[in-house]
Amino acid sequence: MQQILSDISTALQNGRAKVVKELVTTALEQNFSAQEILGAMLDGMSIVGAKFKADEIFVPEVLISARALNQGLEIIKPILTETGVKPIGKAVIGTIKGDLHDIGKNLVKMMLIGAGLEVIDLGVDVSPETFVQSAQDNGAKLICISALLTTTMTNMKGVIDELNARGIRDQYIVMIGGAPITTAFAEEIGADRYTPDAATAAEVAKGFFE
Ligand code: B1M
Repeated sequence: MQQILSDISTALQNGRAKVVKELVTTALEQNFSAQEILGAMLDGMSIVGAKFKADEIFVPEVLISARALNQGLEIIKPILTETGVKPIGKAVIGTIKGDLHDIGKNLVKMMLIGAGLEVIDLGVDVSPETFVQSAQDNGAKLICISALLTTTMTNMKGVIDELNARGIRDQYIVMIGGAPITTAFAEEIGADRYTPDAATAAEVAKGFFE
């Protein structure tokens, strides 16, 4: 990895938000692409995740790195969300009930906007009823649900159940994602599509509307 990209990864692992912001700005000036910079930040975050899992670091350190990642993302956000054309469709997005992880969800949101969608962000810890009600109220045909915990991913089925209970399942596309999610799980709960990362989510969402 180029030096500045590896410096971004290291600064993120050390939770140095100010340094991450400076390095991201410099990398953009040096014509590194937003995708390359994003890759470096996600690389740093996955190392943080591995250390967290191995009990080498704990929640406060993870939060500090997450804050650094969010601040770095803010700088590349205008590039990832660059569009300028009339929205091709509308989506609601949120992290499922019980789950507070929002970095991946925010990334998917940015990429969807960049792909030309209008996106209503419901935040974290979102109930199935809120997903469905908001999609209905806003005329959003695509419902995007994120989950990062094995204990909360099962709550995603509640959205499908709620759509079925209201007799409107066939009017909506449900896309799910997040670290523990698989295609098999999407099939099991009756979701329309699993996508593994934000870029694929945007590509697939675009395909739905085209
Ligand atoms: Co949490 N956490 N966490 N955590 N955390 C994980 C998920 C964990 C895997 C860590 C570990 O043990 N290795 C583990 C889950 C284990 C499991 O369920 N099997 C875990 C745990 C256990 C917990 C707590 C229970 C810890 C505790 O309190 N004891 C707790 C739960 C709180 C809650 O939600 N109720 C908790 C808390 C936290 C923090 C608050 C400290 C912080 C979250 C801060 C925030 O989000 N604002 C945090 C973090 C940062 C992590 C790790 C380290 C990093 C997650 C992240 O942001 N990754 C994570 C370990 C890991 O994932 N390696 C971990 C970067 C992000 C870009 O990736 O979200 O996967 P990700 O998104 C990806 C794809 O998954 C995909 O696109 C993105 C990439 O392009 N994607 C979608 C995501 N959503 C999608 C939706 C789509 C399509 C694609 O379509 C709709």
